[in-house]
Amino acid sequence: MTDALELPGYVHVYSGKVRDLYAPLDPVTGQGRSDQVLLVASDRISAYDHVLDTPIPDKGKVLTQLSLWWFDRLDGVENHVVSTEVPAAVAGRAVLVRRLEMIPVECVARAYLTGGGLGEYRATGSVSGVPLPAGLEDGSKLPAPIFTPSTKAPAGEHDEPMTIEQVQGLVGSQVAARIDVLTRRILARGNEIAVQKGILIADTKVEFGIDRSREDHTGGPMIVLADEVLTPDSSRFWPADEWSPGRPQPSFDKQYVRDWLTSPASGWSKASGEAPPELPEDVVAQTRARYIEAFERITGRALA
Ligand code: Q0T
Repeated sequence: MTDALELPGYVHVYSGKVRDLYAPLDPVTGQGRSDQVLLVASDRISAYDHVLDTPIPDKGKVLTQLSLWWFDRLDGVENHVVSTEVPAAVAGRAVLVRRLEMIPVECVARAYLTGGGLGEYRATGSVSGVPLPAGLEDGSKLPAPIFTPSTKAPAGEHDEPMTIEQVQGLVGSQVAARIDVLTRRILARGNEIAVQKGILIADTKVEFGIDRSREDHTGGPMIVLADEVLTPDSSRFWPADEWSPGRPQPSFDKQYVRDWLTSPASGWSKASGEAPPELPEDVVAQTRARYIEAFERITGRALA
């Protein structure tokens, strides 16, 4: 993997589309620790199921700092953060986290109807088994957030919707019920806060893990929020003042990238199966500004 860094005291263990994982080395044995991982957010950006060749400067830092800000505000949701003391080479864009047994479900909650959920609603009147009122359109607010889990597809493949029964079959009905409630709670809390900053969070994807060394207050396994949370990469952020159900909403993050890639200027087509071209400088600059604006609007802080 070309993006793997040489971080003193760590060994590279995995690279995903936009994140890299390292294991801290045990100073005694010189082996990678099995109880912690360093989660490093890169500046890579993906669009239309491709990781682009052009990075967005500071994107990794924005996503990491925004996730940390949200973790602090998600009362009643345990998270995986151990420490923000990380090697200088990844300052601001890495977190040392508890190594969990990851639950193999993309936990999605939707507060507004769009994307795949809209397609399912138009075909069936329900989304993930939840019946919805008639007459909803693209961008409509749902009566309450719904849980719409999907499979974790291998890199390059599409996530597929899962029924709650499939989730139960995979993780058991107790854990299924816990991740359903937690995912909806995270989105509801996110929207309570974000709406005050002029942002709607249409939907979000979270990942949970199990910490086998701890039990929850019922004696069940400890379910812990992992990964990133409520970022523009894991969520659809919409500017509240432009919200207008009945058409696709402008999204806060990758709108410039998507618009340029699908414009004649790029010379690229989604259907070609080819790698997308390098992004022009102005598209990079506008996209970077959009990520930073999302961070600054939500947190009220300047990106350090
Ligand atoms: C993770 C343990 O490594 C991954 O996939 C392998 C096929 C993806 N991945 C795992 C983790 C986390 C987090 N976050 C954690 N706290 N503990 N693994 C993150 N990405």
